Amino acid sequence: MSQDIYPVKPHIAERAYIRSMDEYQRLYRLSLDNPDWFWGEQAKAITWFHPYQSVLDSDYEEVDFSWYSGGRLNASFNCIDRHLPDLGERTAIIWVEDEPGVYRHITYRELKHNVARVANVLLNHGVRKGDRVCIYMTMIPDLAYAMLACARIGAVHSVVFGGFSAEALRDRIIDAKCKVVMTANEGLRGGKKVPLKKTVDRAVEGMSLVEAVLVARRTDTDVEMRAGRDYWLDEECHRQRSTCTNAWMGAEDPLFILYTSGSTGKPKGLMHTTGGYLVYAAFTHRLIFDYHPGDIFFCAADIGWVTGHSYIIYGPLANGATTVLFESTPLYPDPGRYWRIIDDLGVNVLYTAPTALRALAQAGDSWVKKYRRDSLRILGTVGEPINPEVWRWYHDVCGDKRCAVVDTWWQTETGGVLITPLPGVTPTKPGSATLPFFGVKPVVIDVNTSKPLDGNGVSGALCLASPWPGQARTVWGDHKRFRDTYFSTYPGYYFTGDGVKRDEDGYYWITGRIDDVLNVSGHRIGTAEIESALVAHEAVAEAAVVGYPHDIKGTGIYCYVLLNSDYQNGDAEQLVGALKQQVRNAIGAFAAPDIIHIASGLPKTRSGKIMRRILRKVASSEYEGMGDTSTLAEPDVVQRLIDEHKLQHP
Ligand code: 7RM
Repeated sequence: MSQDIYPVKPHIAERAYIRSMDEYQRLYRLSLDNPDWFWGEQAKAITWFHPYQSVLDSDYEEVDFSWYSGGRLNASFNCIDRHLPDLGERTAIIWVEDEPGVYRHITYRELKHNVARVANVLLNHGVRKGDRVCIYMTMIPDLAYAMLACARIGAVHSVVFGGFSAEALRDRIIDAKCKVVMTANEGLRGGKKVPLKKTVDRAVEGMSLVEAVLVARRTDTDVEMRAGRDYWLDEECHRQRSTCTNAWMGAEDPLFILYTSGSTGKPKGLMHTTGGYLVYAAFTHRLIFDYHPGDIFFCAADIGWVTGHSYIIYGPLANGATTVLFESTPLYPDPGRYWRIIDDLGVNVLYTAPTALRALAQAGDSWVKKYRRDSLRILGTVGEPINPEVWRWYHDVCGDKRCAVVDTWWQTETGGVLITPLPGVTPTKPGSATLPFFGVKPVVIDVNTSKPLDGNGVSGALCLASPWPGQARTVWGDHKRFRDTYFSTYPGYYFTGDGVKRDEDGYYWITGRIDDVLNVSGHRIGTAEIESALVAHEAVAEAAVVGYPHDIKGTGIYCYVLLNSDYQNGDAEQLVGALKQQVRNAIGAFAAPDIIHIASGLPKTRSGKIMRRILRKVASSEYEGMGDTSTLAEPDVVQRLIDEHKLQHP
């Protein structure tokens, strides 16, 4: 396997910022040996209103990291205003509408006018520096305006993915104490309407916290508008000037909150800062996607997730790039959609997820080959481990063996990419995210001894030994949880929750989550969240959720449920439907279970702990090698589960 090495392509190496592996190694060393110098250099790419006093000021004991403290800047100024003198007429955003063939170019100047108007609307509704604004939209330009408008006035945005349910949205609005919610009447995605405003109505019902709901207009559909609370964003904007000064923000002032799932409890609101995050997003975007002026960059993620924050909005716009905002899906109206956009717009870089690539590969090569794709130079992937065969398909078929594939590993918590090849620099291996980015020190920890494993050819828990500017600073409102979750499993290290192998060449292979988080189609979902949704149903006494291999989604959601005695003889099919609906209501359709297994028992130890290892095996139809089952309170349960599995889900 390690013989399967793809050398760098000379035509990509030609214009790369880093000229060779030697130079990478040298700079990498320097970045770790002298982070103050290294990150000071990178901060020069950002415009500061006032210089910072120190690059990094940290208290590892308290898990308190402060980057560029004393510095003052504004993210909206950096993403818009500073480009205007030279690039005012350059396209900042190309909005690709759901219906194929409809493109709208928004120049940097237009972006400024729109963002300033929205910023004034927010000010007019009493939003001030430090206030939180929830943004619940699908992929429309107003979403970009809303985020940048918050940044402009120093409000903290909390974007909630438009696929979340009312209940999930409500929890997030309450947790961040959002004063204003921004949404649209409806969204459009893959030819279907998304009832955004209706969902917001249910989410904020009876909530005194939310003072205003601002509603963008995406479709002609009328929605109920509650007087004194709901306002049409376009009408509000018409009353505002297209100029609004950028607030001077401290480098460590929060830029945004983004919720993500963990192994326990409710999702955590990760807090990212203005200075460090922006430096990191801009720098990683430039190097990893080899951004040069004029490039057209197409990150196909949703802005509701961190990938969209960093590589549709902040990274590309801070660099003055043209970024594509894609409203639809890779399969709408057919599996040729990406490639059609690429030809229509002359896209140079595509950044997408393995789950999309698996679906496209399954649809066949002809959808790809129908299009020229000759503008493409770099193909990025993110969100989950990429199967080597899919990597090769991406490289050989989509990129005609001409493009560099960059498999980028990172997380909501990390703000930007941490492990990745550099195109034109790093030889790649299909399925490996290759080597650490500058300033990043991965450590492989032995899960049994909790000690770092030196040398190559080792595997264990992936940890990070040094801070970087893009890292999240805290969990909103709960610093203890931040510390406990990430810095206490292996003291002195940030624990990622992922398993990893470092091969003989020092290349990193992410093996997936080793905690109770599922990665379903690149979406992070906590098994605990699904379990609590299931047990909230009156029929369910107990639930245990695990992942199993799924051809397209990567991981499918498999739920074992124990029923209360009153329900044990009811209509199973109807109940399964109701339980799936229950999870949709609690989280969102993307978290709907694939399989509900009505079980006669769960494999518990005598101390009452569920042996998830066994549940995972059965869910994956692996009946051998269950490991040590001697501590099970009721050993028979294993065979019963296997029989039920074979019967219910052959
Ligand atoms: C950016 C993002 C984070 C989790 C992470 C991993 C998995 C992400 C890769 C990957 C293998 C990759 N943020 N993951 N990228 N696994 N190779 N290149 O996805 O917070 O939503 O998810 O995603 O398990 O911990 S996220």
